[in-house]
Amino acid sequence: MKILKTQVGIIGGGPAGLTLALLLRRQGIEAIILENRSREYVQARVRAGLLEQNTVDIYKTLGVADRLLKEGQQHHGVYLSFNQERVRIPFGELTGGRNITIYGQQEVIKDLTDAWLAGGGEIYFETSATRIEDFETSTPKIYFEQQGQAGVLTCDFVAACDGFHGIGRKTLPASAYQEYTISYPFSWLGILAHVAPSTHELIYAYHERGFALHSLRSEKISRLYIQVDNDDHLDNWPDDKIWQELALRLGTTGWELKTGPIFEKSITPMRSFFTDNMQAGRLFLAGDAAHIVPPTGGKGLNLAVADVKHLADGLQAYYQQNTLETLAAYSATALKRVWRAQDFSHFMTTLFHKQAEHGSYQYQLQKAKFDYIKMSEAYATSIAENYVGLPFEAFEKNI
Ligand code: FAS
Ligand code: PHB
Repeated sequence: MKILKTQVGIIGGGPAGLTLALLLRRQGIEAIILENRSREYVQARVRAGLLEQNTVDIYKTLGVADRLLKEGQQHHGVYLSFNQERVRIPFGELTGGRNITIYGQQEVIKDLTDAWLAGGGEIYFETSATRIEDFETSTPKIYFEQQGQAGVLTCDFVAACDGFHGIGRKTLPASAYQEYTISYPFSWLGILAHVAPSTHELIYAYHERGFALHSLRSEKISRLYIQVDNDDHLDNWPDDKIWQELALRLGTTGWELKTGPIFEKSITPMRSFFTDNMQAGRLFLAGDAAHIVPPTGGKGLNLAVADVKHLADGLQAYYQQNTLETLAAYSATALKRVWRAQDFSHFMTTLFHKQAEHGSYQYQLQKAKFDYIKMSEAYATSIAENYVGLPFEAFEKNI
């Protein structure tokens, strides 16, 4: 039996786990990460691409943002399109200069892993946490398996950053939380293509044939998505059919979609999942382990980072001021932003996805929202501040 010991045991080497480990190191708090996949696998996983201002600021503070600032694409606005009519939300102007940066999640993982290891951090790849015990005591234990060898990691606290399918949430007593689930009646077919982006900013488009999103990864790689049925399959989508649909749905007068070789395709269902409590004893959930949002708001990765910022604040208070108070309030603090993100993601999802025929009540409401965006700076500002991410202090305010 392999015996490990540390202050904070972290399950999961994704954005949540790696960011938490680096935040703790900054406070002189020790951590060990157990990651059940290989380093190559985790660093190759194509997922999110939109980083909020808060996330970029946290990575700058951690000193891991050099490549992100050099290679990431900072955006000061976004295009919203409805039936081929396009309007731009200048979020820089509307939010006092807060912006987003487009930078692939796999690049974030590479930068964070390099920084963690370069500073002597321990991460055990291909090591699966199999159960968590004694989390109601002051010495919780994470049992794990590494290439057939059993082991145990004894720690002061467990951070389950192990994603939606991890063991963390399943270890919480069922009585400790209520869960909320929404499954949307559509999915996203996402592609990566070797082609320069057709606009310098993102386009979210409603079209009567369905939603489409134009995003990017660099000056040479575009990232695009289209709404498909939940039972659709990649076999039904040869490249030329994908480009035709994208050109139709994203189109507007005087604009042409560039096409090129597609090198990655995947279909992801749209769903929301939430728990109303993210902790029990000395076990804490963070990121996708506790919540899933539809990617229409670009919030998943950013929520994971915000969760661990709050968790790190609580752990710092314990080790430096010997108080458990901040940790006791972790769920309540994190969930304020989680529900704000869910509301915004639901707004963007229901506004831009085809759910009912043109002329229906649902469609007229969608169109009325879009018409209101065009005429109201207040409404556009609300969208802008949610999209770039509200600053942490915004959640302390009562106007
Ligand atoms: P993650 O799932 O990233 O990481 C959890 C880690 O824990 C994984 O590496 C896993 O291998 C490991 N693990 C699990 N069980 C374990 C065990 N028992 N022992 C050890 N390790 C274990 N978000 C956006 O904002 N925009 C998007 O466009 C977007 N697209 C997405 C597409 C897909 C297909 C998916 C699945 C998610 C997408 N997301 C998107 C959301 C995504 O980016 C997540 O929000 C983000 O990865 C959350 O990070 P973590 O909470 O760290 O969880
Ligand atoms: C992406 O670039 O992958 C992306 C951007 C914005 C979203 C979702 C995904 O809302």
